[in-house]
Amino acid sequence: MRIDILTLFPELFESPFRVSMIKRALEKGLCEIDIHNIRDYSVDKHKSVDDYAFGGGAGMVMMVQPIEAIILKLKAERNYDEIIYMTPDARVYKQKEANRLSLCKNLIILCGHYKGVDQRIRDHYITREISIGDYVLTGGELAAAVVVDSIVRLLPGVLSDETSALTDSHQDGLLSPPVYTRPANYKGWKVPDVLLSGNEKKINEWRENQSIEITRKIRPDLLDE
Ligand code: 6GU
Repeated sequence: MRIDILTLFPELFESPFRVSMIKRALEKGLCEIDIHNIRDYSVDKHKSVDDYAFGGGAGMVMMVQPIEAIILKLKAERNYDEIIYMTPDARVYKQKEANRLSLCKNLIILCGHYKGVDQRIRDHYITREISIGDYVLTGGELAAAVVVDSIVRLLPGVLSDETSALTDSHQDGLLSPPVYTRPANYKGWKVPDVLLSGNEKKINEWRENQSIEITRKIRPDLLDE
């Protein structure tokens, strides 16, 4: 998979992709992530990337020209499955969408900033809009890092068997059951007996019941879906 990220703040992506799973995926060549500075594509003499909103109001709007220039350049090089725009005014991202995007070959992710991008970019180039939750971030960069992480960890070869994505919270629509490791007794805090029983059937039943109980308590809305 190849992911091209368009941003006004490339520095924000310096560390998130340099540790743990994503770092390994990049090293193994399972995916390639290219960060593009939108400012590099501005043709105006001040390298402008934003301007006041027509009609007035506080906040700057990201201009069409530099963003279109990168998108056209990239689209001439390969076919993109989706051109995604990160914005708080979109449907909220869910695991199902991560699963779907992980099957794509080439993705562009445009990070919004300030008041967002000129609507004409959304109308003419964007194929998908993503918000990561009902709160407002300074820009789409951190949200894009979240989305990329959720996609890349699903690529074949990134997770080992022990860390299989199939047992993740949300993958089956439920929250994960509690987990424990050694020692079995820490200062009198004991691990549930069933987990030490060696009875796989009993253990799976216990985990499933815990998942349902915890989901009922913390996220009952997930059980309705
Ligand atoms: Cl994608 N962008 C911004 N700026 N804020 C957000 C968001 C995205 N998702 C939730 N809040």
